[in-house]
Formats: sequence, structure tokens, C-alpha cells
Amino acid sequence: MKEKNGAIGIAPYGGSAGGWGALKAVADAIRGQMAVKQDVIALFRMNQPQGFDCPGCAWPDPLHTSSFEFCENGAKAVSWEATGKRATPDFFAAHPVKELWERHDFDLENEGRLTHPMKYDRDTDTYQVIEWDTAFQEIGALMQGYDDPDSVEFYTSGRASNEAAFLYQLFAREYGTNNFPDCSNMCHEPTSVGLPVSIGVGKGTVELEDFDHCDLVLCVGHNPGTNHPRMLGTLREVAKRGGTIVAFNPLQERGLERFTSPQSPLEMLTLSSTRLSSTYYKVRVGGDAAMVKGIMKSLLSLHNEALSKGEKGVIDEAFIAEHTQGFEELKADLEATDWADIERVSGLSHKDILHIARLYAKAERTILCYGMGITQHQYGTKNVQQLANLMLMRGNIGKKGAGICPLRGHSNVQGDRTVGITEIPNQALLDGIERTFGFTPPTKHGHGAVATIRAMHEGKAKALFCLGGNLPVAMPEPETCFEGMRKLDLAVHMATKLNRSHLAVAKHTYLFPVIGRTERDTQLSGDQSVTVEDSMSMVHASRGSLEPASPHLKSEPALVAALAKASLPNTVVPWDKLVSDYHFIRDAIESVFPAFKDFNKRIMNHGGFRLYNAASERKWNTPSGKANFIVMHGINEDPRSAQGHDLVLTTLRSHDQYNTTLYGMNDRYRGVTGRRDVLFINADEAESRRLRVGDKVNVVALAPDGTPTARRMDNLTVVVHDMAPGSVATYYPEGNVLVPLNSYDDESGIPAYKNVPIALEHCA
Ligand SMILES: Nc1nc2c(c(=O)[nH]1)N[C@H]1C(S)=C(S)[C@@H](COP(=O)(O)OP(=O)(O)OC[C@H]3O[C@@H](n4cnc5c(=O)[nH]c(N)nc54)[C@H](O)[C@@H]3O)O[C@H]1N2
Ligand SMILES: Nc1nc2c(c(=O)[nH]1)N[C@H]1C(S)=C(S)[C@@H](COP(=O)(O)OP(=O)(O)OC[C@H]3O[C@@H](n4cnc5c(=O)[nH]c(N)nc54)[C@H](O)[C@@H]3O)O[C@H]1N2
Ligand SMILES: [Mo]
Repeated sequence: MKEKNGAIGIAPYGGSAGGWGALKAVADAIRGQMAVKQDVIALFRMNQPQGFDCPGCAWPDPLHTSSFEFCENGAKAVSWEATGKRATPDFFAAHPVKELWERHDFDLENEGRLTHPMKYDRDTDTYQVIEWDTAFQEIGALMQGYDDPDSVEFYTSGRASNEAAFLYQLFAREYGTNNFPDCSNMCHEPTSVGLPVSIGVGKGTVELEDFDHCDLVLCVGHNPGTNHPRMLGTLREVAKRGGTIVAFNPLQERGLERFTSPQSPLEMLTLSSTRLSSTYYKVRVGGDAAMVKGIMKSLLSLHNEALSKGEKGVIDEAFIAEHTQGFEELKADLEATDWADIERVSGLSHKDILHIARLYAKAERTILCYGMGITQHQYGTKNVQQLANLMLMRGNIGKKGAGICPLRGHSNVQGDRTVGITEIPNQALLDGIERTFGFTPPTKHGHGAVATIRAMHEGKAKALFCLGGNLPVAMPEPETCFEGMRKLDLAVHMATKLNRSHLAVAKHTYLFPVIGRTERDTQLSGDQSVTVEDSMSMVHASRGSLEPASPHLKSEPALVAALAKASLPNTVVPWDKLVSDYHFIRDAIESVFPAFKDFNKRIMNHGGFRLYNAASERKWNTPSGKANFIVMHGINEDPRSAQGHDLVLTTLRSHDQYNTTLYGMNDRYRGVTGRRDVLFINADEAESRRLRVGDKVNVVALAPDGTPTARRMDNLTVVVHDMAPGSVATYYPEGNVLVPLNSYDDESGIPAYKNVPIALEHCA
């Protein structure tokens, strides 16, 4: 299978990740999107102590930033927001929703920034301008008319600042519900649910500095070259120090292989590149738990081998004895797990797995990073816990240069959780709200994302608020969510750009434009900063400096406060005061969550401050006060895989997208240009099905018993990629039509986006 076919937009990519290709892509993106003068200023201030936080990803900023942290996809995210294009009232008046619905998602957002508050008008099937005050009065009247607070759903996408998210949860809870579907439900919920059971905290335990001291980094199921590009700089430093980086991914991903840093002029000139992954293991889609169990089983045998030779064992028995419980149960389960099963499900040989275990046993300090390849499975939570087991076996939690490092997605998805966006509130949060504001918040658990879609679809939900995002497109079975949204009485969208979620209209639908991260946010007391929390629990300020896209925009905190005031005539929350100066919001956050002690003072520190993380200090906030080894019975991350389906599909991000936002149609590092309707498959799997590069196939999702379902994607073009056997991939979000809404992790509710058994049909 050596064909190349430029005409169909598929050709292998020869370069490394980053470097000149990255700079050129940025230059092209920016030229098309915004004026040169602004972009230079914007880029310079991004991720700087005085500037705004990059909306691109949640990778932390080094304290010793040289001039600015350059990153291709960060620059794309910024230019997308700071674009000169505008979706004006004239545009909306000229294009009925029915017509907009037929457009490609790319074209919707490509109209540019929203400029005015709009309301859907059924007679003309268009969005029309509405005065802010009129809109608030109308929404307030509707909200006061609903009998059951639990019939209102409050969705959050992870870009919202701590200040906006805190006011939003306060609004919902004073209204009387804990319905908080949020993008975390689709992302790192298995981390938030799984790690507290294992190590007493639902977050990563490392700081950026730990990477200066580790000797091994395990990268499981994430693609930093595209999704956390600034991480490549950190990995490169590790490699330069002689550290080892091992990747576990069904696809050979460029960003994990080689990288030329755009920050290092010498390397650019000599075209040399730092070889990153000294080892790359192509685990099968859904094979991680089997692989990790295999590594742990190998550690047990290496340990016994060492002891029998009178050498030091490779398992940290002292740590296990002092700090953990459950190891004997884990050991028994590992001993009972069969190597033949491990090899079959993981797709890796016993020999390879033993090699990985030896590398791990040799390393003094190991950091384990993971992403969506681990979480988005039917056993996503158990997957995360297996990774924690692996770390605990060698005492790699709570020591310098070691730890577990979930790579969060949206730039503030972690912060939103920290300040109360959760459908399962704990007592401390509820007490904190009551103490601070004097009302009693509801205790009943609310809806996560799947439950919200069900409630809408069953006609039980009356209203949906969306603080950013693109809920139906991001979720499995988008049609189910669209149908549900069309049954609603009220939908309120707060967004920067038009997307499909705004086109599945409720009886009353409002589309409100908001100020973005890059823009100046001026309130009564003057220009405001907001705060965000990155993947490593660092909280810092973000202050936009660009002129807002239109004078009619509202900031998210101001908008949420106005909606709350209108909906809650007897509110006890001083909304106006909170919004007049965000210092007051931060004081309230500190009062509800004591971990934010001296919040306003500490964000003045260069680089902000780190929230206390007990596990980093080997203090275990679990009921027993110990870290727990958690047994996962069996090794299949999706019970349907146990049926022995021959192909399992995973859904991926291209290099040219931000979640459901498409920047363009290219995926440079995977060699795809100008299209997204592709199916990645390995050469042997293609050959055995008589498929060649450029052939068309239909993908049919299979039911648990292997029978074909109605979920299908037709006419995908075959791309042969270096990837694991039995594994195929297509792009997110298009692939969501194949993912069933009822296939999710019971513990965390995360949809199994990365584990769909499928069959292929040849197109005639
Ligand atoms: N430029 C850009 N940056 C982003 C985003 C974006 O869309 N664009 N999205 C942001 C968000 S919200 C998030 S959550 C993060 C996502 O960042 P990542 O976690 O990197 O997300 P994905 O691209 O979905 O998938 C990651 C990798 O998982 C691999 N994979 C698929 N299935 C499996 C499996 O079964 N096992 C293993 N081991 N690997 C598997 C895929 O091959 C892919 O390389 O990025 C954030 N940053
Ligand atoms: N098949 C499959 N599905 C997936 C995934 C996958 O890997 N595979 N990944 C999942 C993951 S990890 C995530 S996080 C979700 C993402 O789901 P969401 O967070 O809901 O989706 P986004 O695409 O990030 O949202 C884009 C929209 O946000 C709005 N927006 C952008 N910036 C701002 C802002 O500053 N303020 C406001 N108010 N609005 C703004 C714009 O209108 C834009 O159209 O998707 C999930 N879905
Ligand atoms: Mo995410």
C-alpha cells in the first residue's frame, strides 16, 4: 500500500511537529483572520503575567518565559477569536435558520463574531436584534413560570473563567437545581471521579517543575503536537537531559516522534530535531487497561526475580505498606490475568510489555501523562485508576519529579469544576454557599450531559442555558440532542460565534454575544481581570486588551448576573456589586472555598499560585486516609469488545480544529489536506479487506451482539496510516453519529467516544 494521491488530499507528512511548518500555518491562519498589528500585540501578551490566558489549552506556563510562549494552535485560537469578521444583524436577517442549517459547521463559525443580542423570530425563521433589557425581562418571566427548578439545565463549556462559572453555579443553585451538564462530562470526568477514590484528589499531582527532575515520562492516549503544543517544549527538555519518553497510542502521531522547537533558532537553521519518543507502542484502541495490567503483572515478576537474586525489588514495598491499601487484592487479580488475553486485547506482545516494565522499573522518577485515549471509554474511570495503580506500585505519587498528570482540555475546564460546576455537589460546597450568601442550595444530584439530553428528549426539560460550547455536536447521537432542544420552551445561548447548537431552536430562543478572553472587560470600577486554573492547579489572572468585537457585547459574569437577577425576583445575592468589580467575586469564591485563601492578593504574584493538592504531599483524602489500589475485573474497556469484534473505531481531533470549531480542513501531521471525510486504517487491515488508499467505504456501528445498527457514516475515504491492528479512526465531531448515547462509563457518565465496534462496507 504505497500509493500517494495528492489529488485526494492524502500524502504522508515528512517533517517534524512544530518548526517552520508550524510558523507558516500560523502566518496563513492569521493573515486570513485578523489585522497584523493586533495579532502581534495579542501573541506577545498571551500567557504572560500581564496578558490574557491562551484559550487554546490548559498546559501551564513556565515561570521563566523568554519573550512569549509561541504555539501554533494557540495562535490559531487567538486569531479565531480576534478575527475581523462579523456575523451582523444584516447577516441574520438575510439567512433564515433553515438555510443556515444546511451550511457546513465551518461556514457557520467562519461568519465571524456575534455582535448583537438576538432573539429567534418564528414568523421569519430568522434571528432578530433585541434590546438587552427586553430580553432579560422576557427570560425572567419565563423562568419564574416554571414549577420545577430541575426542569432547567445549565450547560458550561470549559472556557468560562472562574468568575463567570462561579456566578453561573450560584444562579442555578439559587434557582434551585444542580443540573450542570458540562464539557467535563465528555472529557476528564473519569479523572474527577476516579482519582479521588485512588489518591484522594481528582486532579493531577505534578507541577511543571517536576518535568525538570523526572527521568521517565509515559504519554498515554494524548496527542500533544496538536492539542497541547507547548507541552512539546517541555518534553524536548526532558529528552535533551537524557530522560526517556514512551508513548502509548494506536496511531503513530508525529508530535510524539520528532519535534523541532520554533523557539530554538539554531535547530531551525540546522533542521535538526530532537528525537522525542525513544519508544512508541501502538496499543490497540481500547487496549490500555490490558496493557497496564500487563505492565503491572510484569513488575510483579521482575520484583520476585530481583528478590530471588538477593537484589533490591522493583516494587516500593515501604511506600505501599505506609501509604496504601488494597495491594494484595490487586496482586491476586494480576496473577489471575492471562497473558494470552493481555496480548490479544492490548495488541502488544508479552516481550514488549516486559520491556516497558523494565524501563519503568529502572526509572527513579516517573511522570505519567494521559488524555482522551484513556478517559473516553466505557471503563474510563477504571482506566484512570489502573494508571494510578501503576504509579503507586513504585511510589511515584507525591515525590519530586514524579506523579500523575491528566492533560485537561479546555483552558479552564478544571477551574470551572473547582468553583462549583458539578452536578454532584459535596457538603463543603453547599455549606460554603449557605455561609456566604445565606440561602440553602439544593442537595439533590443534578443532571450531567447524558441525563440532560435524555431529559430534553423526553420532554421533561423546559429550559437550557448554554455558557459557551456546542452541546449537541459534541455529544453522541447529535440528532437525539437536536430533537430534544427543539422540544424546549426556552434556550439561552451565550457565545462568541454562531454554531449549530444555536440553530436547533426552542419555542423561545436567545443568542447572546459575549466578550472573549482576548478582549477588554470594563465594569463600573474599571478594566477587569478574570482567573483560570491550568492542568497543574495553578490559578492565575487573565486580562484581555483588544477592543471588544462590538460595543454591544456583555462579559460572561455581567450577562450571567443579569439573567440571574431577572429570573430570581427575591434573590439574596448582591449581583450588581459582584459584577461592579470582580475582586468581589473572588472574595466570594474565597469565602465558599477556603483553598482560595488570599485570592485577590495571590493572583498578583508572578505566575499566580498553586491550589493545595494533598496527594502531592502524600496526604490521602480518602475515607481510610490511605491511597487505594483499585481492581478492575477483566481487561476490556468496552464489554462489547469482548465479543471479539474485528474493528473498533476511535474519534480524533485533526490539527486544524478546536473541538467542534474547525479552523480549516487540513490535518498536516497525518498527511490529510482539504478534507475530513476519512477513515484511518492500517495497511494489513486494509489489504485483508481489499481496500486501497482513496477507496470509499461506509462505516456501520455494531450493536453489542455484533449486529449492524442504523448508525452509519457513508462514503469515507480510506487513508492508510501507521496504526494498531483492529483499530480504525475518524474525526470528531463528525464521528459522533456513530457513537451511541447509551454507551458510557457508569461511574463517570463519559461517553465511549473512543470505543465503537464497527463493520466496513465497500462503496459500489
Ligand atoms: N488545537 C487543539 N487543542 C486542543 C483541543 C482541540 O480540539 N484542538 N481540544 C482541547 C480539549 S477540550 C481536550 S479534552 C484536549 C484533548 O487532547 P487529547 O487527549 O490529545 O485528545 P484527542 O485528539 O481526542 O485524542 C488523543 C489521542 O488519543 C489516541 N487514542 C485514541 N483511542 C485511544 C485508545 O483507545 N488508547 C490510547 N492509548 N490512545 C487512544 C488518539 O490516537 C490521539 O492521538 O485538547 C485540548 N486542546
Ligand atoms: N466523538 C467525540 N466527541 C467528543 C470528543 C471526542 O474526542 N470525540 N471530545 C469531547 C470533549 S473532550 C469536549 S471538551 C467536548 C467539547 O464540547 P464544547 O465545549 O461544548 O464545544 P466547543 O467546540 O469547544 O465549543 C465551541 C463554541 O464555543 C463558543 N465559544 C468559544 N469561545 C467562547 C467564549 O469565550 N465564551 C463563550 N460563551 N462561548 C465561546 C463558540 O460559539 C464556539 O462555537 O466535546 C466532546 N465530544
Ligand atoms: Mo475536552
